[in-house]
Amino acid sequence: MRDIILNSPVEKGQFFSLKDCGETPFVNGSMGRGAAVKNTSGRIILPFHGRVLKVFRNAISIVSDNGINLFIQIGDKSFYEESVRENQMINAYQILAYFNVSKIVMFTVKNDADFGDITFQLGGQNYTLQPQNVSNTRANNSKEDKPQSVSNTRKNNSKENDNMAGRKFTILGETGSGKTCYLLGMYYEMGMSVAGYTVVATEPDADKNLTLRYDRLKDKSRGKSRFPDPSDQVQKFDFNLQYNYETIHPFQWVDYHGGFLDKRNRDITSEQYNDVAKSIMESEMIFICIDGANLTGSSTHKKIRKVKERCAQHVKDYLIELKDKLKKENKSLPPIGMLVTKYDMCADDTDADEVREIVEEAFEGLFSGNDTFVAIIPVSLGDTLEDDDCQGELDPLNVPLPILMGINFALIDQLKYGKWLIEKQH
Ligand SMILES: Nc1nc2c(ncn2[C@@H]2O[C@H](COP(=O)(O)OP(=O)(O)OP(=O)(O)O)[C@@H](O)[C@H]2O)c(=O)[nH]1
Ligand SMILES: [Mg+2]
Repeated sequence: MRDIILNSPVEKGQFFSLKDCGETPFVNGSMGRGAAVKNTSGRIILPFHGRVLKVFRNAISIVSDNGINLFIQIGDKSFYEESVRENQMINAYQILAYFNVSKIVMFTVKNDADFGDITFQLGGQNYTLQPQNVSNTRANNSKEDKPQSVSNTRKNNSKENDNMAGRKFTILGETGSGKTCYLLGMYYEMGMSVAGYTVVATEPDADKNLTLRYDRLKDKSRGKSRFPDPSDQVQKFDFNLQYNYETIHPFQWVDYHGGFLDKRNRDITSEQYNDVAKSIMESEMIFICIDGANLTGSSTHKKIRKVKERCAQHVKDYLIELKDKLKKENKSLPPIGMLVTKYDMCADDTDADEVREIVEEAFEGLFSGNDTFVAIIPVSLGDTLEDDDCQGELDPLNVPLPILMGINFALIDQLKYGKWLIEKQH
């Protein structure tokens, strides 16, 4: 096996071990052998002539003319600003990206099993990685790759897949309850990879659109106009869930505004009304938004009343009706995440126990007598967001948590499906 020597893709800085970089897939070796660098000059300079394989939100995969597959990840930098496209030819010494010098850069040779010693050079420093230790680490971790192999089984059996529920997350909530802001925050946070999981829009245009809208949300100088426009349309977004940057689970995010669940709303046809039920049944988890603005003040009684009137009314009636229908068929609702959005607005007035009391009371009847999993999760885009006419900083609270919970259910589903397939084959 040949040894390789590569220039580091950053021109300045100090090497340190990927084991100390804090990013699970790099730490456990499943991204291949490589190094992390801190105190860089804030530029990515390509070490070889080759081609762009794949562009991610904060990472890129490139391949040299002689087959070295290099993966580079920078903090939360967005590569799109540099207009790098998939399949684009790249030259040695080409500058690929500029970024804040405080960011750590991680890079690995993804096909490291094809090579002997891999040495990265940076100024006078050499950082050499020998094959044996690392490949042992990877072998020991091969058990953790399970979700991927299960999803592959599922993909190869697309016929049976069609019969399976799942591959959707449905979010319900009155207009203005924070559904779109949550989606933008979730997409941004999950784009940076959490515990090895990343969410990426399947279409580059959708990715760009969501990223631009989040950038607008970040721009505090805009005050109130930083927020997205309200919408009275059903919105659907197609995403890929990735593990270690490999797609393991495509899914759709479906956003129904509150008016959709109101039987008396004449703008909604019965077909559209029934469509919501279909979407819910196909969901791995559903999310219901409860606007935290209703939980301000000191009277629990008043808060319950507001949540009942403004958040629970139509959603609750709709879901109870659906739950009863399903019960007759021996089925139940998917797991439910009750998202207390804009929690920054009420965190000082309403603690976790009171939130629970309010939600249980306002949605009474929905949770009783069934085996549906329910989690109540406060989320917020920033605790000072409202300051100076909405000129506060974004500082998300719990934003990845609901989707990670949903991913957990999705993967359990896949494992059950894999087990079912194995049993069927025997
Ligand atoms: N304080 C605070 N305000 C928020 C937060 N998220 C959203 N908001 C505010 O809530 C408003 C509505 O949020 P959207 O995400 O547009 O609500 P929506 O549920 O998508 O509304 P429709 O599209 O009309 O159904 C925003 O314009 C913000 O003013 C948050 O985390 N904290
Ligand atoms: Mg919206």
